[in-house]
Amino acid sequence: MIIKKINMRHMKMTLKNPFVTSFGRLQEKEFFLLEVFDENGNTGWGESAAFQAPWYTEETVQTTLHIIRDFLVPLLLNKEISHPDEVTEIFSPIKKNNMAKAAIETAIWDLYAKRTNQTLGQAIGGSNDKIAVGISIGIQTSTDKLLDLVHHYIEEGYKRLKVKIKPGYDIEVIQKLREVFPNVLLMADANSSYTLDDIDLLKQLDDYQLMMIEQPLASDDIVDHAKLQKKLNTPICLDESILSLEDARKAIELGSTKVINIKIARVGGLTEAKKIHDYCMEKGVPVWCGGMLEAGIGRAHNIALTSLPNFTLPGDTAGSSHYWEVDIINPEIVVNNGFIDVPKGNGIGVEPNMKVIERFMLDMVVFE
Ligand code: OSB
Ligand code: MG
Repeated sequence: MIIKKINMRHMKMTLKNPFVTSFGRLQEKEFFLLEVFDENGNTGWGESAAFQAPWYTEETVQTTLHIIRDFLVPLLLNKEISHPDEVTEIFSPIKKNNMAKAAIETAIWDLYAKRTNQTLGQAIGGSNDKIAVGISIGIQTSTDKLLDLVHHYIEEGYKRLKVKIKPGYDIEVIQKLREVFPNVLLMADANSSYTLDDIDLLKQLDDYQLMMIEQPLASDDIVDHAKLQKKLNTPICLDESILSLEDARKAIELGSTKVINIKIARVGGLTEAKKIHDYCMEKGVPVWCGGMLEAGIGRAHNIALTSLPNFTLPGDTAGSSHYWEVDIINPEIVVNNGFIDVPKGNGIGVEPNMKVIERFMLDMVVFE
C-alpha cells in the first residue's frame, strides 16, 4: 500500500468527571485523530494519546503535532509499505516520541486490516472474542466518595478495581476498601509518587492482598523497582518505565516487575506492543492493557490488542459511557457484566461517527 494522504483532526472533548492522579487533574482531553488514505482511497484511523501537559510522559499535544507534521508525515507520504511492521523501521531515525508515532502507526494497522479483510485483532494474531475489563478510579476528595464509587462499579460488573494512590492517600484508603470489599480484585497505581525512602510504608500494603502495585517509583527507574520488589510480597507492575521491548526485557531480567501494563501509545504502536506481549508470554509474565482516557478510536485499538492470548488480567479499557456523554464511534464500546465483545467488523470494527467528530473538532490539517 502507498500512503497518499493523511487528515489530522485536532479534537477537544470534556470527560464526564475529572480524573485526578498523583500528578494532576484532567477534564479537558485534547487529542488528534489520524485518518490515513491509501492509493485506492481505503482509510485507517488512529488516535493520539499525549495529554496537554507532560506529567505522565514528556510528550504533549503540541509535541505530537510538531513531530507528526514536521518529521513523521514526510517520512511516510508516498512510501510503499507491504506490512505495518515496516512503519517502526521507517520512523526509526526519529528518537522516542512514541505517542506521536503510535497515532499514525495504529492508523496504518487499521488500514492494513481493512485492506486484507480481517479484524485488527486477527491482523496482529489475536483470537479472544471477549475481553475482561476493570476500572481505574482517580483520587477522590473523601474516602466515603471512593467507597460509593467502588460499590457502583462492582454493581456494574467491572471485574477489577484500580485506585490511584499518592503519599498521604494510601494505606488508610486501601485498608478501608479491603474492610468493606474483602473479596474484590483490587490494585493500586502510584504513578511514580514514591521513592525507596517509603519502603516501610509500601511494605504495609502487603497486608491487603492487592493484585499488584503499579509504578510506585520513578518513571525512568528499573533498578530501585528491583530493590523494592525484593522487599515486597505484592507484585510490582510497571507502566511509565516500559517504553519498548528492550525496557521490558531488562525490567524482567532485573526482577523489577512481575506484571506489565502495555499501552500502545507509550511503546510507539501496535507492532512494539505485540512484541512486548510475545516476550512476556514466553517469560510467563502476565500483561494487561492500560488506558489513556481515550475516545472511541483509541479504545477500539486497545480492545484489538487485548484479544492477544497473554492479556490474562482485566485491563483499563472501560466502556465509552464511563468517560463520555457521547463517543466518536458507532457503535460505542459497551461493557456487559465486566466484558467487552471484540468488534467483528474489519479493522477496528467500529465506524468513526463523523457528526460527533465534527462537533468536537477544533481544526484539521491535510497532508498530501
Ligand atoms: O497511569 O494508567 C495510568 C490515566 C491517565 C494517565 C495515566 C493513567 C491513567 C489511568 C486511567 O489509570 C486509564 C483509563 O481509564 O483510560
Ligand atoms: Mg498507570
